Amino acid sequence: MEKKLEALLEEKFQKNLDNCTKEELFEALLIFTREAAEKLPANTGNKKLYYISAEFLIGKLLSNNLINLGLYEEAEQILKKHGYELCDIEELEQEPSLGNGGLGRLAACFLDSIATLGLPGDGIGLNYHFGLFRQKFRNHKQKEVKNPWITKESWLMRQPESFQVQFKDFEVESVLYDIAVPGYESGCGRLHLFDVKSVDESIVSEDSIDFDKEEIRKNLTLFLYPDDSDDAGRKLRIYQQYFMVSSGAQLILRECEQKGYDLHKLHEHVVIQINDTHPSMVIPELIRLLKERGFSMDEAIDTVSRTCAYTNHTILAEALEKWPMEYLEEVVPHLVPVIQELDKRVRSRYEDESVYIIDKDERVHMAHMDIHYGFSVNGVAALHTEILKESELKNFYDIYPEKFNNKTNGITFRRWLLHCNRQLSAYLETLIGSGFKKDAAELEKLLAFKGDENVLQKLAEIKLEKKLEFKKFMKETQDIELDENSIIDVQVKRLHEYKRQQMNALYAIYKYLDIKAGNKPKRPITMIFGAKAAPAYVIAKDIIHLILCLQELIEKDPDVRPYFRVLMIENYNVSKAAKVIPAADISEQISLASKEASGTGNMKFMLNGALTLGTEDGANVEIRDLVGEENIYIFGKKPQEVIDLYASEGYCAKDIYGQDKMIHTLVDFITGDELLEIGDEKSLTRLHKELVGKDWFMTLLDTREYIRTKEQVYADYENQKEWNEKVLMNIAKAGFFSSDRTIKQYNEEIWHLK
Ligand code: NBG
Repeated sequence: MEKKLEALLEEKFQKNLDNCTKEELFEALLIFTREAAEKLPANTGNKKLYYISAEFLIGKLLSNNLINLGLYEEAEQILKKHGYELCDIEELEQEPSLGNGGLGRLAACFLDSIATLGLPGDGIGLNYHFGLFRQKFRNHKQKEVKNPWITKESWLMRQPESFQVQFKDFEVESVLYDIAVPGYESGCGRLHLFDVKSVDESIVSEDSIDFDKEEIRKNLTLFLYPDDSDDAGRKLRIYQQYFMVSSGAQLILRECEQKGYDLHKLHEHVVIQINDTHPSMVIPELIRLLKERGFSMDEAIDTVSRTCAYTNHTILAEALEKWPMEYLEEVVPHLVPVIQELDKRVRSRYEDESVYIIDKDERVHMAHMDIHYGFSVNGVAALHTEILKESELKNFYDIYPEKFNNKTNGITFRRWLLHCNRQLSAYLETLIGSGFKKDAAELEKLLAFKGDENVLQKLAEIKLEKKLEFKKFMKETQDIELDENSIIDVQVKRLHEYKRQQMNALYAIYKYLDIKAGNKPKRPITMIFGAKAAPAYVIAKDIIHLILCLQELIEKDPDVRPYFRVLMIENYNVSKAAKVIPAADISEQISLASKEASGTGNMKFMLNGALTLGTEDGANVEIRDLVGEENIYIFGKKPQEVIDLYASEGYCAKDIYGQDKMIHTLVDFITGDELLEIGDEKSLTRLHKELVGKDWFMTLLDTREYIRTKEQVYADYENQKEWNEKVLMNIAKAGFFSSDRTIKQYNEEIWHLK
């Protein structure tokens, strides 16, 4: 490896390992690693999976690829010998901006596990040039700017394939870039990212995300989830989705034709996993393409239905896509007759209008199409799947009970343990051997050390070390001086009212007032937030504003700051997650019960020895069942209670606000003098009004119990022995959440790849 690096440095920069810059070294390492991954044999078989997704939140790749290729230690040593630290070099990598949140990160973990398990499977997505916006804080508010991430040398490898994609008024040419996905000590998969040849980055100005939404040829692959608050934005999303699935479907059929497969037996050679509804148009598009190849409508529908499987990732109605037929006619008229035919067949079989694909307002329900014309429908955690079966998709479950199944999400332990917490991983190895790296269930061997004070002590030391690393990072990136001896309480995830960052903010107000009243906590507490809000989601941005105003208020208050702080990480992303999660003591998973499909951050925190403070929601339920009630803090209304409350329209925030004096005080603080002096009156007033007048996600319902439970968590932290026993228990039981387990289940129950 050393010789190859030297040769690369010589060839590219006429330098060597002793006189190159860090940037040059990074580039040489990237090329070396990319080529090593490319040389790995592809996982092959008679049947192949295509995982189609609008997002792949892959994160930085250098270190992870080195780990998976078994080259990390060697690289580290070579660099050390020449005076460099690999962890410094990896900082130079730009994080790919190809995803948004849990759904995209899940897709990335899945690709890692698919490759690792030796399964033939590729991802299909889009090569967004500016991806999801970069978040900046300005005047205690979120500002969105474009996020260019593609550098001259990158992981993207241009491929010869190219397809024509037809829209109503014009045609575009797609070009393909691949990113190699090396498995851990295994073969290789691919992430196929399509781009439009005519893309033009120059139409977006500096420091903004604004562009002409009508210039489809130029803007098609610039942004992930472009603003869809107007018609042009919504149509652009349809353009993107169709471009992705048409290119993908053409690629799939071409690969089959090249291998000489009989397309009538497509389902024996191909399985397409539709990741949420963004890629749903792959169904009518494949039908259309098969008809072009001589299939009858019956044959085409039958073949596609046996090939496609759908994963649902949310029960939030507003996230289940319904496209007006009118838009489809304007963008992809050639899909319209296919969709109408699919709908006609449903209507001829069922009287229940709620299962139609096209509703009475002429909107196409993408999920309905997936369920009728796919062979599998899965939720992403046990509770979520039950809710789909019993309420959200009950009418479909009644028709197709055999299609419904659960696949509880998982995370790749290569990134979320071996890489982000090398100290913990190395220590675990000394205790239980290295088997857990291949078989995560082996983490349970740790249970043998439950009462071992030396082990508990060592776990605490590693936590402190990770806090110190995070402290250094916060100093360098945001000039914030963290207290490593404080309890670190973290809520990092996309900003959404159902995730209830606003409830955590109400707690911060509570604590602030409590300290002002003279009640100092035993030990300093640092509350950390990290979250991006969708640019058009006004209330979510107001919540960020509230948090940033609280941060400012407390940072300037010498009575409170030594004991309690609120800090917000700017531009929270995968790399920042990898820094903050290992440093956390408390993992906030406080969504309104029934609303968080799974959550995957909860799994990452647990694996890194943080205790969950959460509601009975998503995968929290399974975490609780694994670790036991005494090793997790669960509070709040139960999922069924919440579902019933919605059904009876029995929740009224105003009543709670009117009757509960404490909550009244906390909510009113949002528009009190202290915060108005710092923040924007319009934004804070709007948020106050929302909480009192609407509170769709029932914040005030759980606030009291939340405060009480959180106080208990902080008190329990003082008994370090018991606390660390809980920590150990959480790490030991985290094995179930390895995405290797999830992918094995997908394969055994849905994909059937060899
Ligand atoms: C998200 C859910 C999370 C879940 C991830 C991955 C969407 C639409 N859904 O709870 O909100 O963990 O998907 O399944 O992004």
